[in-house]
Amino acid sequence: MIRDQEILNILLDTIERFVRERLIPLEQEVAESDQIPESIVTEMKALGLFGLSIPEEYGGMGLSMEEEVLATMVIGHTSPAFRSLFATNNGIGSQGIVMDGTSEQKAHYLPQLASGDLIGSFALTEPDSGSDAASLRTQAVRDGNHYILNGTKRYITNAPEAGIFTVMARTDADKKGADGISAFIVERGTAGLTVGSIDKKMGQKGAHTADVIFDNCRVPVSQLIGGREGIGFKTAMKVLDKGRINIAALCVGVSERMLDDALHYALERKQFGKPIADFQLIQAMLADSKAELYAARSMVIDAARRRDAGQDVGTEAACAKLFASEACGRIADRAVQIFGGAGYLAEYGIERFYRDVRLFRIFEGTSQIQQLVIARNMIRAAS
Ligand code: COS
Repeated sequence: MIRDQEILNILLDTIERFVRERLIPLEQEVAESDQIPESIVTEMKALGLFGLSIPEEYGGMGLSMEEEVLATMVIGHTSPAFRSLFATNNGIGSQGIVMDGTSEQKAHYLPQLASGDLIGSFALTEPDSGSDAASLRTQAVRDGNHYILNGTKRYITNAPEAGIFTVMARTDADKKGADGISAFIVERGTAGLTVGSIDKKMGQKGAHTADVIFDNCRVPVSQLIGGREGIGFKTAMKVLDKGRINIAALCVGVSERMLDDALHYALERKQFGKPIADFQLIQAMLADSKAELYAARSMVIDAARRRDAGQDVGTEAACAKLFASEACGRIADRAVQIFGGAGYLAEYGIERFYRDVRLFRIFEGTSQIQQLVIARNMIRAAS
């Protein structure tokens, strides 16, 4: 759903200019320093990028899903590490509060998340609980007006920067599955919460992940999302349904960038006396990538429109994430192939994207989890 095409065009043009003029020139520097310059963070805040999806009443832009995916695609035209910093505030780091928070929780946290003054982070995964999220072991034991949290969360995006964490923990030790899980907002600085050292990753330098450790961490009862125990797993799943559409949109954006770079290289690079773009074997790689990109883009927009229309999009979100992330991997591989030897060298940048996009098939649910979700929903609907 696009509410006002003209206003949206202005926003997309502004983001596009920011990406082209400010972010793309810094890609190499960020990859080498593993740090996004503070001046860029300030500009991101001024542009409202931390609050794209947070409702307007809490200081965000309140973009519809369709508007948000179009913005995400434009942001995807540069290194995904830039987006990662503000993406958690729009996605998994805020949506638990947006969807299921109490009015007090929304009023207190959402304006700070929308402005970027506070970074939000989502703590679901644990050392022994990844794809099988319902088996998580972090405990939250009620003690008067507090819960005492114990456990470790792993691969937590933006943990080193975060001011608050949405933490899924087991409040009912007798229930081993999803319905014993609750979600909490835990503030950084709470005694008993520590963040581990920054993980060394294959790519996406500038975007940070780390462990988050809870050791007798006392969290006030008022921090229980929605004020109700036992709904935390569903909150997490709803957050991920939305997140997966956005990751699919990111895959489209980054694929557009890689294909554009590969096309321009193929037009400039000459072999056998002519641009390699004239050779049909190169054209096949360009054409296959374009067709897959078109399919991925169409899926993302359709899933977003359906969500805006109020439909349950669990299946469509998983389909879009599965297809777009797998296509993105193939497009990255072809782009490196078109660049040839230059594709293997750091200075041309395409090898960096090749490493960066590998994560897309893993985070917010692996491709295998998307397959599982799709097939389960099909079987459930038919039986
Ligand atoms: N929206 C709302 N509720 C949902 C839901 C969704 N998308 N998906 C599941 N639920 C509900 C179910 O309806 C069920 O509730 P009831 O018992 O009341 O019916 C409950 O949650 C448990 O669901 P289910 O039985 O399907 O859970 P499973 O443990 O079998 O597995 C998967 C669910 C595998 C799909 C889930 O664990 C998952 O998505 N894993 C991947 C986690 C992930 O993406 N991690 C990435 C890191 S976070 S960046």
